Amino acid sequence: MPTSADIQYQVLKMLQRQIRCHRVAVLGTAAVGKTCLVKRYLDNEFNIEHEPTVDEFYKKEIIAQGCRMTLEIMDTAGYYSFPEMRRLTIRKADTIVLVFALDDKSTFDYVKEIYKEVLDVIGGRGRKEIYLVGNKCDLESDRQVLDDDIDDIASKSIYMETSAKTGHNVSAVFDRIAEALLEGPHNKSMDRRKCNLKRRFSKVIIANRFVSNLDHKPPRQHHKALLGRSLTLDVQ
Ligand SMILES: Nc1nc2c(ncn2[C@@H]2O[C@H](COP(=O)(O)OP(=O)(O)O)[C@@H](O)[C@H]2O)c(=O)[nH]1
Ligand SMILES: [Mg+2]
Repeated sequence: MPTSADIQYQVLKMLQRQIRCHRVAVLGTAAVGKTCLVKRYLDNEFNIEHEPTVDEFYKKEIIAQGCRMTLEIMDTAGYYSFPEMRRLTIRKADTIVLVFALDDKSTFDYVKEIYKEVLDVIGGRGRKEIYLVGNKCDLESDRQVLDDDIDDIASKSIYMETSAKTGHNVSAVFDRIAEALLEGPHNKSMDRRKCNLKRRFSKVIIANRFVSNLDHKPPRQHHKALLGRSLTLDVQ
């Protein structure tokens, strides 16, 4: 039979997990290396074949600055029959990663179009972090996208060059995303924590009723104790 302390601990763990789940959408045209970047980051693997992706979701629990958080990574197909689908993906994400291949200028032209769409969707509210990733930096001699081409978008986003093939900078991109989500000025999680406070409050009350039924303590005291603990965990 679980004790009330066990139940409180499980409830708080569940709430903590929910609060720190952040969505990262990886966008860019086909064959720029989106899937390879995600696989390199998650499993340290590299596939030399290009297998077209249907939108896939991955979850990774990480610890950043001592805080546990879950990154939900959306590896997108790279093309959409319905533009509204892409807009929905952008809208739902906390962080947008725009990937192009440094050895193919046309892939950067595509990214410029998506970048405009991202700005259009977020409507200048600036609440999403935007990362611009030039992948395939190992193919230096075939480079087609030059610094001058990138400057405009790079100056308004966070620009990094990666190689999913060698692993260069891949973890650095995702580590930076995690850190920015925790502390950045556009940190949606901060807003979310406030927004979730009401929702959490109601869950705590439900949990509290359950716990208080078990050991017959007045619900109000439990409620305070639980809320106090959940807030402490939240801001650590
Ligand atoms: N040289 C090189 N090839 C890469 C790199 N990343 C991906 N590729 C290759 O590019 C192709 C497309 O990769 P994929 O991840 O499937 O592209 P996606 O359609 O954007 O998801 C595959 O043949 C990969 O092996 C990289 O960093 N360097
Ligand atoms: Mg893919």
